[in-house]
Amino acid sequence: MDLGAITKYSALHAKPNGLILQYGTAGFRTKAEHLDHVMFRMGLLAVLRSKQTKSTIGVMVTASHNPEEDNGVKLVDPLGEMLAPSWEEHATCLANAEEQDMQRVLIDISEKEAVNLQQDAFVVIGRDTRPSSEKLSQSVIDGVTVLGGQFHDYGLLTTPQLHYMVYCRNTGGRYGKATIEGYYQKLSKAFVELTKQASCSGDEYRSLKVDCANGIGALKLREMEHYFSQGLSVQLFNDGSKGKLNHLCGADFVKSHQKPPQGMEIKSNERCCSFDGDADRIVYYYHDTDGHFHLIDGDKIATLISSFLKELLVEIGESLNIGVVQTAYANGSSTRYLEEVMKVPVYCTKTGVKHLHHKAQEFDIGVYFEANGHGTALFSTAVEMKIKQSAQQLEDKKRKAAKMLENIIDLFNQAAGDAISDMLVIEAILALKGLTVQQWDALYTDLPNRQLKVQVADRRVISTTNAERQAVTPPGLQEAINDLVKKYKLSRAFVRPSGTEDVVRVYAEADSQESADHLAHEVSLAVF
Ligand code: 16G
Repeated sequence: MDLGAITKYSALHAKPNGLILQYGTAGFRTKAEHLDHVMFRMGLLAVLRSKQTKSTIGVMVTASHNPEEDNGVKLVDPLGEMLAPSWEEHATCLANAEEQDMQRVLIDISEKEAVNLQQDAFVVIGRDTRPSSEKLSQSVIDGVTVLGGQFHDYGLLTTPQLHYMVYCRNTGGRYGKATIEGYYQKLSKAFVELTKQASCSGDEYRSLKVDCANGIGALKLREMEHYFSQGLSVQLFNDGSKGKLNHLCGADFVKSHQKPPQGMEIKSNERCCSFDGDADRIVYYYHDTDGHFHLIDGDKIATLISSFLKELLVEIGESLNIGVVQTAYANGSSTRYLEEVMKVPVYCTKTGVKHLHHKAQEFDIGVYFEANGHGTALFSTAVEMKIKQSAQQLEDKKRKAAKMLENIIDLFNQAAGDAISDMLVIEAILALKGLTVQQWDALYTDLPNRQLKVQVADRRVISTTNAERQAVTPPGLQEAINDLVKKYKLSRAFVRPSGTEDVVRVYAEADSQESADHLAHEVSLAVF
């Protein structure tokens, strides 16, 4: 380690005195002007992680669905996964070290993690379309180079595309080619193969309106659309040419306000979807003939996907172990439908993709989605091999189903939830099953629900257990929630400290909107 060079460069990316930031659920996120030193230091950390794992590590500069003025950074581990928890702690220590302590913290991490400093390091970098992202990604590169790391800057990418690149690079190209062209070709080929087999070919199935949150999704869909246009025509809205990133549009806005984005004209029964700012989430929606808005969130996406996969397995004659992973935010109706009607086991984890992803890895086929539209499906290596063989060996109908499953596996981004990949999976399934958006929506009816944010002096006084469904502290809070829940029918409520904002979140559901609203309000009063 050239400590002199590190000190010199670090001074050019100096930390504002006293600023404390936390590597949260999805990395660091705050106002862009506070992040220069964090970016430089995450460049340093990525090099150490790369040396330790002897693999390529990813660094993504994005603040996802946050306002345009914010930015953020997260590291991507060798298999395209989120950074390991012990390294999240290192990230927090390194980002918060005052200038004079930075070198010591860096050496401490190297020693604790037994990093061989002689090992080569390779880091890949991607960024979203925020005005601050280009400069901040340059600071990451400064950090990488000062520690002697090699790098490849992919420039503008969606977050899931960067996860894909890391995964491809560390699996010797088995998963795909680590280029943007490789990503487009892999997904589009699988999609076109699938849609060729669909008997429903009317415009109804082949056109889709996409709200791109004025973000990177627009740019990447434009580049990609001609690859899959044989199977789907997309009409893009909020493509960044006029509006601000995530402002009154995007998946997070549509999900939390339960209304369509601005800037999109929707005719009744037209199928529409929204990406978030870095295109790792997707939600669908439509207006019925009475003009009512219907949201189809991550829970219903998981239901569509897992029922299709189950049907294919039945057709092939394979009994594989398939599981669905949700969080406490999953609508009670979705969990009931999956367990009771579809007979699929459902598991609940803490909020945040890393928790769902790890749980989903325990199954032959694990489908995970957060209600907010972040998710994907994972297939074990043994399953992938078995399906490939079946697609070659089986006869007629079974072989056709195996071929379909083989293509569906290729269409999923197994490194991370991916709005583009999920959109193509959903479009293929709807076309293959001949389902309209209304028929999909009618699988079950969501229980009315309400989410609230509560500002408290210190959100850490609230701790939870049982996948965030029960409060452990402060004493008496859970008992108070239990008493309130008893007053309503089909009701459920929980509170949890946010991992991305300085607030406590309250969730309630009940048999009517009025009851859900009352319950959420009463629970939020109990939090004080
Ligand atoms: C982050 C998470 C998302 C989670 C959200 C919860 C990733 C990539 N993103 O955006 O999955 O739903 O945080 O935010 O893990 P909250 O803790 O503020 O409710």
